[in-house]
Amino acid sequence: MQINGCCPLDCQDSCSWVAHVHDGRVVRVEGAKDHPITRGVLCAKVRDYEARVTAPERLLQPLRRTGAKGSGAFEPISWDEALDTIAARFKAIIAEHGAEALLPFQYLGSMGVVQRFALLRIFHALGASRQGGAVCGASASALLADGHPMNVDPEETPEARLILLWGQNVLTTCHHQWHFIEQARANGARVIAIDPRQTRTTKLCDLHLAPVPGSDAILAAAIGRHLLETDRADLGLAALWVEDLDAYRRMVAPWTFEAAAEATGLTAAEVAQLAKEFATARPALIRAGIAPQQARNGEAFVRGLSALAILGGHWRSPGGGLSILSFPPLDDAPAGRPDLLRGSPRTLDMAKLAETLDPGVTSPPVKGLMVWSANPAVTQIDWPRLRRGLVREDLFTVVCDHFLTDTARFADIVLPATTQFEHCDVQGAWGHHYVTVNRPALAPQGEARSSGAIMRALAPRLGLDHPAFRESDEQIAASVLPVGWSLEDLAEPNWRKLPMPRPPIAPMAKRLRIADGPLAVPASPAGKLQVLNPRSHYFLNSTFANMARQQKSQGKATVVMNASDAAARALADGATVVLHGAAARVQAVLKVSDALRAGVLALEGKWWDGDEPSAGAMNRLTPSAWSPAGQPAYNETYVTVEPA
Ligand SMILES: Nc1nc2c(c(=O)[nH]1)N[C@H]1C(S)=C(S)[C@@H](COP(=O)(O)OP(=O)(O)OC[C@H]3O[C@@H](n4cnc5c(=O)[nH]c(N)nc54)[C@H](O)[C@@H]3O)O[C@H]1N2
Ligand SMILES: Nc1nc2c(c(=O)[nH]1)N[C@H]1C(S)=C(S)[C@@H](COP(=O)(O)OP(=O)(O)OC[C@H]3O[C@@H](n4cnc5c(=O)[nH]c(N)nc54)[C@H](O)[C@@H]3O)O[C@H]1N2
Ligand code: SF4
Ligand SMILES: [Mo]
Repeated sequence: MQINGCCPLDCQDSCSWVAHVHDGRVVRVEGAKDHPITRGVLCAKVRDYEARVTAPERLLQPLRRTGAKGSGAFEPISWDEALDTIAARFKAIIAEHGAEALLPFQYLGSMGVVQRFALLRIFHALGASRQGGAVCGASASALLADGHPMNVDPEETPEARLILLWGQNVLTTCHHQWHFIEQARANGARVIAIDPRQTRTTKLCDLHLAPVPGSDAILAAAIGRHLLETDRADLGLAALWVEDLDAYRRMVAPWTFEAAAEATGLTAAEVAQLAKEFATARPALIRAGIAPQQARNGEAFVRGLSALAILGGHWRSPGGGLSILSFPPLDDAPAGRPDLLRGSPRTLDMAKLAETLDPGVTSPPVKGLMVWSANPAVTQIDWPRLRRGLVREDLFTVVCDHFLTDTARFADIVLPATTQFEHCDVQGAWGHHYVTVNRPALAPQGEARSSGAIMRALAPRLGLDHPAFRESDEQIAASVLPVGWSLEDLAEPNWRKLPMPRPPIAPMAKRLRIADGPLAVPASPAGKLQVLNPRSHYFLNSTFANMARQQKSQGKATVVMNASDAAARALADGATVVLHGAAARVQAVLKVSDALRAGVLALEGKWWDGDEPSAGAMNRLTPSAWSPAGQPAYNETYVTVEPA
């Protein structure tokens, strides 16, 4: 039997897959051959997704904590007991502290609307605190909300004549996009990578520029200045879209090729070449990654690139423009039934969970936390403070996941979640314009339940009695589909394009701001090195970091260092080193390499802590710092390095 589904992971590509089922097991999963983006292949993370489903450590029963929070000591309990406990504790918390003392916390562990939003129905109806903000691309989201276009259909890529991969490691983080880049190349396009690090992707580009991290807005300003100076700026488009061109002129004025070279660590010739290519290509496509946003000046990066896409006139032709978040216009909020919202509860920023759980700061304090589809103990900034929050004895925590993650170890009750092979769901995407339906290939394993099933069982115990709490997963999934679509229509194939039109070349009702305050490169504290945290080729954020096959491929937690920095510290390739960060330390194997410029380190992947006294978990090192729009500054991390 072959079942059509899709990969639920937080990845630009949202692949469609076919699960081959024999005797109640998935024996193989493969990329859908005729899906225009997937084109028959999955990735190095997901190609054996069935191993996740049958992994020996998989959670298959609800658990109750028996030891200290974080110790990982649990005993199995029945679903009735788990749900009764949750309902009793939630009710007691509401009675004593009000419903705002409850907080749901979920992210993109699964992008499916049922897994993400079904449980939110309960929290909305209770009047719990709402989750706001974002830990991923918050800078882009803020500028998108201001009207900056940044959604280009990847299927237009072949029409681009110049492609800038600006802080995006396509072959690792969204490799299905490479096919379209290759097509553009066959049509004569040049591909330029802008990345402080050499990667699989930069090696295949026509040119690789390696600026100092965080200097991108200055590099962009030098290009913008060149467009204006040489009368190549599309002032017609600027007149339609831009509010502050004069301020932009003033901002870019100091950034000659020479000044930008000084700030970015590139040569003036490199800056000039980039500017000249960008000024003459018709059209150019800027594909920007999320990583360069993970700094305090994240918005300046996004705004600088948006200015270039506009002033270069690249939005005028298909294939041109700025691509950061490419999504179909699917409104998925109805799955969480915001119409059931009781009262007008506060919204707490998910990117500041540590602060939120600090009872000295948040009033009324959060007393009940339910986490699903996220592993904040690994992925949140402000690590030591977050742990102080998660160990609070007066905080009742429920975590729903596939494994006993670092976050689940702090839970009072752990609930076993179904995997994508075991439930029905629907999702949009953030790297293309297709909507995909996932059909279950298997019955739920063990006692695992979908978010929808947990919602249906928990709601009545909390006295919630609205028809929305009786909807099946299929009904919840179908509730987000555009008018005129149905789940049945999306059977064969299980996807459909929901195109997002290009922004019209017409006056914008609300003009865009393209200028920022004076631009500067973040200063490195004396004696410290900046450490970047790029994505692992084999993990998806912290998902799969516990799986044997992926661990074997990734190897040990490794920190890459330039030879000059290693020599200055008398550190040898292969040595075990300790990185001392804002509040804690990390242990890693040293790899000495010229793949990185001096002064910058790279620690790939998001590792679990588990019982390790000094694991590779990057957020042990990160500062407590955010951009003005609330993006955690994960990459603005400075460390000292010593032998272990
Ligand atoms: N294999 C894999 N794929 C993934 C993920 C994963 O964990 N693993 N995660 C998914 C998610 S949630 C996201 S958000 C995306 C992220 O997708 P990307 O943004 O592509 O991911 P990163 O590897 O973090 O960063 C890309 C490159 O940016 C560079 N970089 C870092 N800082 C700067 C800077 O200041 N300027 C410039 N110019 N470059 C910089 C890094 O060296 C890196 O090579 O990937 C998604 N896809
Ligand atoms: N230091 C540092 N921190 C970072 C980043 C960084 O680059 N550096 N990147 C940030 C970014 S861009 C992102 S997107 C975030 C990601 O942060 P998170 O969203 O916390 O991502 P994951 O760590 O992958 O955790 C997802 C969890 O969801 C679970 N899950 C998967 N499917 C389901 C399901 O169907 N049901 C339930 N209940 N659970 C499910 C998985 O098992 C996994 O434990 O991390 C951010 N944190
Ligand atoms: S993680 Fe991304 S590339 Fe890999 S199968 Fe899932 S959607 Fe496709
Ligand atoms: Mo992300």
